[in-house]
Amino acid sequence: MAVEYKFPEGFWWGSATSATQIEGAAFEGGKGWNIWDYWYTKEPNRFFEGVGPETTSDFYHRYKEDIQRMKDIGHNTFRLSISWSRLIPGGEGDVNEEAVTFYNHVIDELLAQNIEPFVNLFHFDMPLEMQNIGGWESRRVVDAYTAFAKECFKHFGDRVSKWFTFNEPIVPVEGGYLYDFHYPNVVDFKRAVQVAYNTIIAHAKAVEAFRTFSVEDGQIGIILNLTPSYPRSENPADLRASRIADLFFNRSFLDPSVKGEFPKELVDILKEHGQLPKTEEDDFELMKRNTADILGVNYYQPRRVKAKEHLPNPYGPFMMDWFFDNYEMPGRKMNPYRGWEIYEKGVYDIMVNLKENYGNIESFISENGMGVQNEERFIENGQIQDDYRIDFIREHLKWLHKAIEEGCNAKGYHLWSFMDNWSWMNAYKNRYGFFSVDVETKERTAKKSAEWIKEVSENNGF
Ligand code: BGP
Repeated sequence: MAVEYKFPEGFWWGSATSATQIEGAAFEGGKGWNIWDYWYTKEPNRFFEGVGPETTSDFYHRYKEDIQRMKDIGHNTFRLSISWSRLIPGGEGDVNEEAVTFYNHVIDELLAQNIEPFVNLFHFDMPLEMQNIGGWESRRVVDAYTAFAKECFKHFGDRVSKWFTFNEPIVPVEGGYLYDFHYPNVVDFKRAVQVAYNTIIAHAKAVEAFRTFSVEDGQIGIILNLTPSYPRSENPADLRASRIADLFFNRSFLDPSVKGEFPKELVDILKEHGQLPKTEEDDFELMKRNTADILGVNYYQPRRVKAKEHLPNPYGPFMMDWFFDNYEMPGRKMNPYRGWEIYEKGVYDIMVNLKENYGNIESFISENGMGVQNEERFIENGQIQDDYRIDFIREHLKWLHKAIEEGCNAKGYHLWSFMDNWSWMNAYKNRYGFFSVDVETKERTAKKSAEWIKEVSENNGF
């Protein structure tokens, strides 16, 4: 096969997952409760078709055959997360030996198949006891998380060299403290700012702890969902709206984790509106000395923004959307099966921005993917013919390839996700996997895209 888009040698081909979304065994193996186990028990009707996280895709029992499948489709890397409430039930205190055994088996099996594990420490899954004492609003929880991170480095750092402190840390802020789609369902901007701020402190403390360990060739970073912000027009009001959306949604985490400081314009806005968080003395030094070595970029869709059409009520509660409105650009391409815009060039724009403004930090696409509802409708001859997903991946890869040719430091591409999985309140609504999963029987079947990615990975291009 003639390869037109050839990727650099050693390019990381793989996929991403998270503990709560694939493991299941929520009440097995000595695991403690996390906020999802609790919230589902309390309000099952808020979850799509009433499906909760107890069993999900059952990776806990099927990891061995799943890792074989990864090998079969050419993965050389794979992202998992370690469940804090499985490793340290309750969030603080003793380590659960059964969890150590489980993650050891998974890591060893991956290595035996020559698949490098990328390990993430937090993917939305706060232990319930930690939430009950304040979650990320509490410094005690920040310290408990740091202790958890140290246990992970201690137990698995001899074999794992790619570590990530958080996946999409802004999502629990939005879900839990602004828009009511994660527990604890608070809607309060000032508390949201504190949660975001403390998460950054937790990230910096985990990075500092990592650097005191000698993980050979180890790297530690963070995974951010970046949504490049595009203004409706070049008019100054639209440009300003877009710049402020970028500050809130991207730079709020990108700047402190990569540059070690918050953007001044963001701090000024928060200050002007009385929304600054509580800080401690060493915080800013801590952030400065613990920037990320590597950045995972989750990219699904861009953000299109226009200037506010109606001024906000100055007596109403402060919200970032005081500064901009979302803009539905006419003619934009949509994923008709999930409702998100598809804009492949976004990958390139993100990478160029990292090159120009963030020291060309080593990065990779850590999530990108196409969610599809009722995907069974595309079954032919027993297999989901997901040509739309193949097109989606290929077009994003072309832009990633261009970025790399122009000197961007992008090292790999991970699809969300290896297999269909339980996606929080959306449960199994939107399917993303290379493998479909039957929610009842847990049976896995390769989709057409699995066969395609195998060829791409083996040719290191297409
Ligand atoms: C990302 C998260 C994943 C996953 C994905 C799909 O933001 O990191 O955990 O859930 O979104 O989301 P959805 O199922 O809502 O389409």
